[in-house]
Amino acid sequence: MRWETLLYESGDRVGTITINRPDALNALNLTVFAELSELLSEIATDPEVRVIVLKGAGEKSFVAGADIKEMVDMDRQDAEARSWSGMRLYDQMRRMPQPLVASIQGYALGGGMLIAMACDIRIASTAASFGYPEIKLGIFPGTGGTVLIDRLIGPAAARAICLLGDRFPAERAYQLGLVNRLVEPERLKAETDNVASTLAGYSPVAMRELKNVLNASLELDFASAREIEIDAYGRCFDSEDRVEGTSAFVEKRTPDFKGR
Ligand code: DAK
Repeated sequence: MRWETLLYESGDRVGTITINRPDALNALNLTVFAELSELLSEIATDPEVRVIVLKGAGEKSFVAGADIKEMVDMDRQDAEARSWSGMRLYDQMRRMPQPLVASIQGYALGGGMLIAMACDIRIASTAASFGYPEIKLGIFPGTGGTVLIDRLIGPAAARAICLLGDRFPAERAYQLGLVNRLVEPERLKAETDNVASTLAGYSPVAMRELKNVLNASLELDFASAREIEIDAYGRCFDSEDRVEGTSAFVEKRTPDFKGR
């Protein structure tokens, strides 16, 4: 098998990545980080893949965090190097041209909650649970995790999650807006397929440009992000997909987007 820690399959325009370390509840070791980054680089240029689904192997866990066993002997330099490599991966995920959908069936803790937050959409089963337990280990969510949660759900809730370190149910994550769709466990796959197929039907050009703008809005000041928005919007108007989308509306048919 090509990947030691991942499974990958694609079809119907959807690429599905499974983090496959069920014996360690899919904890993120250095190999997972390296393999994910390499696989995503390949998928980024695959025109057959319009949506990426990210999930964890087994019933119990999406990802139970960074691999704590690897952290025991880490010193400050290792920690900073690892933090940068983690952040680069999360940036790479956000900057993928295709949207990423996290399908969360169980634990999404620490780095596991963070990797879910680096996806564009989060769908969770009611059996899933979330949290940043790092404070209990004498550290904190140091790979961009504190900054990102603050921007995604707002400072008051984010601060309590980081400081208290407690595990909270998917229902709470849904109330906070951290989870976009909440379903019974037996509906998770169907709902994930449903969302993936909706996203796969949209224009890859518009999707790429839209993600660009949303990233800019997350990362930059208001005025700079708006400039990027106007540029991106203009580029959509140069695309064949825009002609197809607007014509299909007028002709009362389903658009067939080609990604150009
Ligand atoms: N790392 C390594 N192994 C893990 C793991 C993890 N995060 N989580 C679980 N496992 C392993 C367990 O050790 C056990 O393996 P054996 O020891 O039996 O070989 C196996 O998975 C099954 O786990 P349990 O037996 O504990 O299963 P339970 O159902 O009893 O409990 C649990 C499930 C999720 C409540 C429990 O496993 C747990 O509390 N896990 C740790 C969760 C956690 O603390 N996650 C946050 C990790 S820290 C940084 C970079 C990144 C980060 C921080 C800094 N720098 C570079 C600075 C991120 C940090 C984190 O994510």
